[in-house]
Amino acid sequence: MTDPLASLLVPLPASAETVVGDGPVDLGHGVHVRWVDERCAGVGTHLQADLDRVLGPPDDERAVPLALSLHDLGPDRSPEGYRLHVGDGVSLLAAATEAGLARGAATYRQLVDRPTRTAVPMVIDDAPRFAWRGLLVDCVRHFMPLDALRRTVDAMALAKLNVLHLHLTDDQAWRVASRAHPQLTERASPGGHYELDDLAALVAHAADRGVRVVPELDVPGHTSALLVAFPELALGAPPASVPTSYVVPGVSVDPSSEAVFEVLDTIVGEWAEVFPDECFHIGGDEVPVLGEERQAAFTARMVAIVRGHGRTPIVWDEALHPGLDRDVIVQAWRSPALLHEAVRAGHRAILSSGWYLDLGVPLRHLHAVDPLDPPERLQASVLAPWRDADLAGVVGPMAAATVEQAGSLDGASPLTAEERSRVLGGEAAMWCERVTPALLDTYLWPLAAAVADRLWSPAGSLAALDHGLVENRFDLLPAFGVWTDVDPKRGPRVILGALADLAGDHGLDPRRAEVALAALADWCEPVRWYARAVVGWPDANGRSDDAPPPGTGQPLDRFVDALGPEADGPRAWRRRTARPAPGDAYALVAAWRAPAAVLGPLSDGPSILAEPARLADRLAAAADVLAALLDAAAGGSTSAGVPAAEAEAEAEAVAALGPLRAPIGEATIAVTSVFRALGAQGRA
Ligand code: TNX
Repeated sequence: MTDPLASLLVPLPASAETVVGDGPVDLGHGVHVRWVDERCAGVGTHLQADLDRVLGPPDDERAVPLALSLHDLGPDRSPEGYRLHVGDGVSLLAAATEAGLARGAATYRQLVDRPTRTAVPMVIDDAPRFAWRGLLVDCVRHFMPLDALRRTVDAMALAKLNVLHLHLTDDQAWRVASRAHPQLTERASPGGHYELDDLAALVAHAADRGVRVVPELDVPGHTSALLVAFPELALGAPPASVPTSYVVPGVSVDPSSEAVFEVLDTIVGEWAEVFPDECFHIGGDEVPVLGEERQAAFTARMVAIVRGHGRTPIVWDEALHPGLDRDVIVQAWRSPALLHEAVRAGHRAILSSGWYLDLGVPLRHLHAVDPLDPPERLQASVLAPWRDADLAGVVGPMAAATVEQAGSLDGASPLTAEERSRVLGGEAAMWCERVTPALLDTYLWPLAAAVADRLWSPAGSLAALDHGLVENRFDLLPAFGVWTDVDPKRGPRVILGALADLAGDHGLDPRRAEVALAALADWCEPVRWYARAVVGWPDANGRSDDAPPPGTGQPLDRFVDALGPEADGPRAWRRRTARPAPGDAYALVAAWRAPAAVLGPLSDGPSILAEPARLADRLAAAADVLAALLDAAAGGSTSAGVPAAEAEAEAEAVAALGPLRAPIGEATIAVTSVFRALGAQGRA
């Protein structure tokens, strides 16, 4: 039997690795992490504490030693490269920097198998492909408490992501206290804010795990909260109050006002004291009210301010302009074409287009995006989810068109070696309009680990993976559960539990209701793209009448909120169909019928209960379609090829599924890939 850890991968240390020794290393007496160089203490102390928790405290006599050391590993090595030797005697971890030690420590954790208290013996020489492997967390649309950010950092380190980009200001709130301007958080931080000291502590926590923290102060647009605290700084009429809606309000600070730059300079200075990172993000997205030239002039002033505090500015791609200083880093979010535009213009750049975790992009599609792919291939992989009829539903073509409008790579020539060297890497973006702290883990993991793998692993090893393999590699969520407090199922459990209790008030047995809701959730997904993330599903057929419009006051407690971006059922099914058992498909028919049998009576209840009840009916209807298809296949299986009756049944099945996939309460049933898989098998 293969050890599941051998395929664990988040990301797989792949540059060069060899399994050594005769068998697993016994860690039954614990591990003693040792170092001489005090610079190893941050990583070492944290690793020791984790190992003590997972394996038990080391037995002084018999614990296995793991020695950490800092060494120059040779010229042309990434500062994050490391060498790790896990063996029967002393295990060794060497790196040139503390960040490199943190990467090696992450790999060491992956090699530990908690149930058997052993480690896979290995010699690994590893280094990242990209220097910038980021994760943006929007702390504005929902305030993210420090513990949520700390466990996110822990999981980032395990996945070898190395930059936490904190989006700290926006229309809906200003999240950082200011010594000079207390009115910012007194007047404009509904839901909570961070003290500067809190952020300093988070930065220290991250540093011990080799994770940089880059703050974003988003100007000149997305500034309603700032302008509520400082109405005199607005271009035109200031907003009367902090908006709750997620629709971009189109406000801006007044770029002709010196007072604007005085206030911003003071704030950048305060932030620079707690964020030591060399980079500082100044936003710049979605400000059409300013026009290109005025935005460019504003950006130049902000760039000078950030430089004055010794930092390198980063901007969103709207701030790209011929006059933009070449040293400014550009983050491409609207289209991958803007990544190319930026590096051709001499900027260093980061890719986020294709990696929006709020839009319901399935893992296999996130994993396929590669910043250094040839132009047309890069564009195709970013657009793939929106061109895939199974996934995109109504918003598919619209999503693809929006990306292409912002810039197309059709017919673009490949980047030169020099231009490629300016692609720093990429960033998964976790915008949190619909993501509460309780749901953060659900949206982040394992999806962000797929992006991490793309940005870390050698291009050659990635090219060898097909979709199925990619999905299997990331089914190993338990690794996060072992080493961090991350629990992607926590939020969904709470929501479904509350719905089950409510079902109890409507005459159902709450326990049975909870099981039925969980089974249903395995086969349902939220609608994708901005339909879910920001705007709300416009279809009268889909939205409940009493659902409030998307905004900060919205309680995220409906069935759809308990769904992660990607359903578990189809993924598990695809894994099984690699070796299908004859009864599998009929078992699925029964599984799809079960939730409706329990939840049916709720169809006439309040919409919060009627939504899952109606989805359960849909799933049961899909079960009937599946049963008919299976019966037809069984009837025709004696003749060679695809019998006419079977082909007809398949066509009927596909036609019948269309209407069943119309959204209810912003969710749809996720069954299509099963029919696809069965069809493909039948034809094979
Ligand atoms: C666009 S990405 C935004 C954010 C939203 C996000 C939702 C960017 C620079 N601006 O304000 O939260 O879309 O996907």
